[in-house]
Amino acid sequence: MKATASPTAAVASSDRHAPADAGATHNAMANAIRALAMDAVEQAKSGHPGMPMGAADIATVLFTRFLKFDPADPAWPDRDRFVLSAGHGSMLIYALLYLTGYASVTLDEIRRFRQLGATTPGHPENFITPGVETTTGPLGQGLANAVGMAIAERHMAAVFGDMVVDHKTYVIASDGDLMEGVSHEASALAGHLKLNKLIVLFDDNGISIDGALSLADSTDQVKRFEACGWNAVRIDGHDPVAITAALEKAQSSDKPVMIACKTRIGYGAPTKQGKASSHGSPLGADEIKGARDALSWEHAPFDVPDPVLGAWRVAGQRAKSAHAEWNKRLAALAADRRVEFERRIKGELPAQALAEAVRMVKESLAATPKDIATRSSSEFALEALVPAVPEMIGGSADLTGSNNTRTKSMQVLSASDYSGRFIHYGVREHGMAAAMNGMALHGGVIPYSGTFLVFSDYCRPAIRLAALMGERVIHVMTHDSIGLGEDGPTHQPVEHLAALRAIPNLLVFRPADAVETVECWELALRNNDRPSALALTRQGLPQLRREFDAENRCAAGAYEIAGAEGKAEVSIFATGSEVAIAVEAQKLLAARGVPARVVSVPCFKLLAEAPEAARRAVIGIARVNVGVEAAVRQGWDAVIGVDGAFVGMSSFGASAPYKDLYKHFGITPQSVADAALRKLGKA
Ligand SMILES: Cc1ncc(C[n+]2csc(CCOP(=O)(O)OP(=O)(O)O)c2C)c(N)n1
Repeated sequence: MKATASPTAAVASSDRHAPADAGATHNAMANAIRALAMDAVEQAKSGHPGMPMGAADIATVLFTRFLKFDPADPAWPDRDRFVLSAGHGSMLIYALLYLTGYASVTLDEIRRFRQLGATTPGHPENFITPGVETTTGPLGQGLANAVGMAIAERHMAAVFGDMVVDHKTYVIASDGDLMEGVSHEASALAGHLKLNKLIVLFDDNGISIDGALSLADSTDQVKRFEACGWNAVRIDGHDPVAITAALEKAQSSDKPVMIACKTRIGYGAPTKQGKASSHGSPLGADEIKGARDALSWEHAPFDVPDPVLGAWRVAGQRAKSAHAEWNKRLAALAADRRVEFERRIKGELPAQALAEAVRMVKESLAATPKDIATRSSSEFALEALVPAVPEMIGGSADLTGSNNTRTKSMQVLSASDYSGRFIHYGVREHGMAAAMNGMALHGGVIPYSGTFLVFSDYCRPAIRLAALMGERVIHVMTHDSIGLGEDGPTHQPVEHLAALRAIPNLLVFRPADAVETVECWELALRNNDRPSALALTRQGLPQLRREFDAENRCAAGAYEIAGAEGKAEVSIFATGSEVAIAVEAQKLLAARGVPARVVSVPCFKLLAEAPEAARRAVIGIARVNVGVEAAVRQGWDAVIGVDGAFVGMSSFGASAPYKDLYKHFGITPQSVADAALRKLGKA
């Protein structure tokens, strides 16, 4: 069997996107990808050869004629973004990075595919491999990240001008990507926002792990994307002329573009091409030999002959002059704009403005205390933070008025005004969280969201990836307990704090009052290498810290908010709305002659990270520890010890006014005091 793709010579030479080098045919260049993918998977004895072999023609056309990139500077801010959403096909991107000349992926690293410490892990990890834009593998995420990247691009272009921000976002997505629900949320948002610089190449091979796609899906993807406001077209994904023409047309689209590229998975493999058997396991020696014959690729494993490698390397240099021109345009920007652009791209905060804003909020709260819900405290903080930190882009998944994430000055980011700083994400929590990851990865913006804490479940796959990637995205999650009241157990988070705290590298904040809320916001912003979630109340809370205090006390993770009169017999640890309950319990205990101290624990992770001595000091040595949180106990033993008493939830909540619920579930000052007294043997 011979591969059927046309040679590059068939593409008209007048084509603006002519191949970078005629020294090797399109077929030879694409076959280099195929060979590297088969050989690396074979050597690793695991991996996914089918997808890179099938998508090699699409990727070759994209990388040799369209994608604007500079292997010498993988972080060039105005590069086109390329997202391999079908992360299992990771050898596709590693082959491309090697062939085009990125230092991060050498032939040795390709030989070490999937081995410990290699830059070629099983699925692409952006924090391991320069040139990889995002971490993909969980299907659908990459596509949704790309939507966020395209949003950030449009926003940055609106703010700084298209002289310095003018790039596209390309995605290769698979059947699996498009079957995942998040792809719908993201693509509908992209269509609505008319993100016309987003171009998705759908690897339309009709095969997934279980076999033919027809086992599980009969969607007309072209119609689907058109219905979402995209331009969509169907082409032969092995015909470089057709691929070139479709990409050429996409350059001037007024909508996002989806190109369904009909391909054969495992292209070239004599018996496995077009079959699920080429998807996720080594092809085997015989099949590889057959594929080499079919593709007329007679070179040894991992050997890319000089003319082919040379042609690829030339392709890698295509954007050199564009990069140099861009450098000049950046240098020509007014000095203050250039400094600001560079600051935002580096992810550095406007330190002074931020510090002043936080101070202003704290001074105001000391002068005029606010006994309000922490969601309202958050809005109060944002009124100062949003003007001070212009890269903050807020939003909500259709709960703007409940999450309090839109400040008065914020304009909506829309298809007619990308300079806006507030995004109506629609009822799309997962798409929102995944798009936010893409925005943060793009750089220049700090995205924050809004939804109910209970719907963190709907965001969780993307939050987990933000934590893995170490991206600064901030999730405002209100209605954080039974304290939301009448909406009942469907809306009352019980296990969500524990579930979020279980994610490594995610900061989960639960501030107790207005002062803690602004402190937690400051910490979320300052932690530029990890995501945060702020759990905030619907119900009003007293402002416990009424004196001005310049220090960010939440930074320690936990601190004594109310000391004992005398030597404490009891330490009460609480978070958020339950800190006020703990303070009332302290009074009840004092009335019984039991000195107790109250420790607010706004962030478990920061407490766990505190120096041992500081941690021991704040945990203290009282005879009895009590934890209070209107949520499950899981995770609390690290604070109160296995012998600590816990006052919280062990079931789902119920629908009722919140004060009745606190009584019903026994989360009251009296029950906290009783729990302590029982432990002391004084009940
Ligand atoms: C969210 C998620 N679910 C399941 C998987 C496991 N998985 C990896 S690839 C794949 C589907 C493969 O089909 P397709 O996306 O069409 O890729 P191709 O077979 O074309 O390589 C699945 C289910 C995954 N990576 N992510």
